Amino acid sequence: MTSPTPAPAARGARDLFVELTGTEPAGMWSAPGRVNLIGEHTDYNDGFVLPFAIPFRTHVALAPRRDGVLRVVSTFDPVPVEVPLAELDALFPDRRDEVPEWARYPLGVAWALLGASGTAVADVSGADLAFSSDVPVGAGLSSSAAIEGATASALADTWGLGLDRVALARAGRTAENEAVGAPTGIMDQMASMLGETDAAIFLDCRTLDTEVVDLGFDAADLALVVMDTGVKHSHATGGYGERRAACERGAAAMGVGALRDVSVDDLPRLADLVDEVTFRRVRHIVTENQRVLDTVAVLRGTGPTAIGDLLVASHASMRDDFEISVPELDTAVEAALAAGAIGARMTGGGFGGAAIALVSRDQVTAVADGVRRAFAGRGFAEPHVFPVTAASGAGRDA
Ligand code: GAF
Repeated sequence: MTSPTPAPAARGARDLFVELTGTEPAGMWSAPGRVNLIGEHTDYNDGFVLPFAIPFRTHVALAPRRDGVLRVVSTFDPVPVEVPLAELDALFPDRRDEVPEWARYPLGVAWALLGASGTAVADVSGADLAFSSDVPVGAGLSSSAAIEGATASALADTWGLGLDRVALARAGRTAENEAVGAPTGIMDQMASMLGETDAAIFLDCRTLDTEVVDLGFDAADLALVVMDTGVKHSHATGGYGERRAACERGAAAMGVGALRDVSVDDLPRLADLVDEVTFRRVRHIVTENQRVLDTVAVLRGTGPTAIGDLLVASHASMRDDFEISVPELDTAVEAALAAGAIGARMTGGGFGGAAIALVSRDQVTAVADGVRRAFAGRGFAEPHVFPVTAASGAGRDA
């Protein structure tokens, strides 16, 4: 089985740009989606994560304009949205509802970049930006970080802001939190900005220090398979924010600023301080942080064939303690393991989206078939199952 051929999204962005403006773009940029190997909901607790960028990307074609207007258009919604740069401050965050939902991402990034760099609107040009993407939307593969990363790279280059990749990732998160209204952490933006071929990014979400960790899947004859359940999720509503609030309650009860500072040994003391549900939410974060550290150590020691149990334990913790899985994700994980996967877990924020399985290369077809059969048996819509490799992060392509 091969990966689906990525849609010719770069050409799509360029063609849409030409259709919009009648001229060629001044440049092309792109940024990838991501898979998180392990470390879920730990990012906004100042903890550890281990994501990698994937070969699906959002592309943007851009050229400056002389009139101080930002105009954005996408192949998903070809009605252009125009906002004068001078109005961004009035729109975000309070009047974001006046902007079509998808356009809050690129326009929010423009607003966040100007704020982060202390750049006056009068000192930058307007721009036309045309987007096209092959990152599956709502699949837990971070199509939002991909559009944020592509926009941040393109505008920071065009405006000569001199911001490094971490600053661009921060601007993406600001856009997501304040312009879109999703209370997420910074993992996805960091993965999209800093991704490396065949490696994961070990990120300390407190310091934003990163280390590149070789995955070694190829050498071990392993494949990483994504199982997209087709159950759409959104982090701007409901469960994600509730989980975040529970973590904040747990940290407050323990007298720490973030759950990063709670260790497995502290858990018995916590049990007396909070209700049973909050306790389980905290236990997930505390044990998940440890699993990330253990996974990095195993990858650097024995190698990827030995991380299966950590992936499986991570899934159980999300299913039972953090309660962010859904029956389709559990079915994908169970069926993949039953068909011979070394390890499997849901990936991303949960409540839908995708699971991943680490699979010996010669078992990929058997695992994909097993997952599809299990979905059919439970009356679920057919999942989209495909392997991914670790890819490079955001940047200029042309
Ligand atoms: C989503 C969020 F955007 C991330 O910040 C992270 O919290 C993740 O869910 C869960 O690990 O992707």
